[in-house]
Amino acid sequence: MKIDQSQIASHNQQLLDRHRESFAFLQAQLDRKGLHTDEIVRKLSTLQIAIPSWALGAGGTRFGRFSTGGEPGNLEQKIEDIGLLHALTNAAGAVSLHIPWDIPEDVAAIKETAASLGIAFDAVNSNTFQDQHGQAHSYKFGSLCHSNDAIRDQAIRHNIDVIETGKALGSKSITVWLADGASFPGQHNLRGALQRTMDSLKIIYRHLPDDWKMFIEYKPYEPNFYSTVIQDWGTSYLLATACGEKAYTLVDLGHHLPNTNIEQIVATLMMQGKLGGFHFNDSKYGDDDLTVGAIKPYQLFLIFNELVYGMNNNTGKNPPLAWMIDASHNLKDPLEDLLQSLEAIRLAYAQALVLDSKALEAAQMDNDPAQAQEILQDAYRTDMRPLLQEARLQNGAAIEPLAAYRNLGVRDQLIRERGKSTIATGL
Ligand code: PSV
Ligand code: MN
Repeated sequence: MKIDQSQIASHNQQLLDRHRESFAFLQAQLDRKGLHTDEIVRKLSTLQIAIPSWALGAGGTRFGRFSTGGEPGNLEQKIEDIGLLHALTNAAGAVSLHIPWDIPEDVAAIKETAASLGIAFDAVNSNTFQDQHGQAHSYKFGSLCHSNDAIRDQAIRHNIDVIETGKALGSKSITVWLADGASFPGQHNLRGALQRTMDSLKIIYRHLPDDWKMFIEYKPYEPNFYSTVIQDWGTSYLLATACGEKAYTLVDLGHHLPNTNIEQIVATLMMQGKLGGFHFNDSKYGDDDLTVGAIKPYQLFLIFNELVYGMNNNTGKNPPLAWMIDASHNLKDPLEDLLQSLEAIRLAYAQALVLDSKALEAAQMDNDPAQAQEILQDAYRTDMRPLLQEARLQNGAAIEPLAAYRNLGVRDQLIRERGKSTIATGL
């Protein structure tokens, strides 16, 4: 299924008067603060967020998986789904592939489909946290950290193969996330496991093309419950530094212990020029993979403040970031869930863009926490939704993507085309 421009235009037509009214109100507020809406619209339009190829079907928990109906049955259909999201939002112009869940069979054809929908290939993700059909050795006790040379070699080879696949598609980065760790004290020599992981990553790094980056993702626990080899940003930073200048830390919002100050991690990494990418989701307790902004939207805004500050004060020469949603959809229609995540990310970005950074800096220099809070929350409470709508309107996308998705009956149409019981590869 494809959404054509005339369908979006007629959706927008119906909402135009109301949108103009609310946008004019916001514009007047921003004008008073000396902010230019054109500039903010331009910045928003360039923020493209990759959709992971594994998040287009219903996700499972440990206890069950309930199919949505009309799920994409192959990679081409997944890219078509991202095309629907992109047509509605002008914000989802990239896909991030998980290999081997989504190995392209016909690279030229898949590239053509993606290009026709305006979708680029972002980071490719390796997977050594599951055993693959026909593979010689098991990752039950780890992959890049494994005590057995042959198992480490197999995992290294897989990462090199993923780079090759990415090269053929036009990707420019690989994300490595390892489940490696131990569930019991004494199971691992902690230092030995880290050393072997470092050595393995260095070998993979040597296979990176010059214009590629390697992102090293961390996570404190799960699936291992006593220790994870790359447990936190510090370990990732250490490994990235040991590998070289093309290696960076990747922050996944769900991969922190409760109440971790993630915005401070962002500030630290950007100061060092070592923040490579971001996986967005939200959580209450652990790596819950919920819709972005569903639980802690203020935290998301604070994180974006640091990202914007880092981009505007780029003394650490941090490269442009790779943005991706990394969520799982157990209850909502995955496409609706992704539309909501895209909106939450852009909203937090837009709020951060209207922060009065000069006034905040003055309050900080004056040691005035009350004033600093006023300034932060003034930005956070500015209703930027009309500006997001305006950005979409100017780019031929839908004023209200979720409403358009429902009114166009997209899910019903997908079910008619693909059937009720297709199951997408992924989590
Ligand atoms: C692991 O929890 C993770 O965040 C990694 O990014 C994986 O690639 C992805 O989720 C899917 O398992
Ligand atoms: Mn992730």
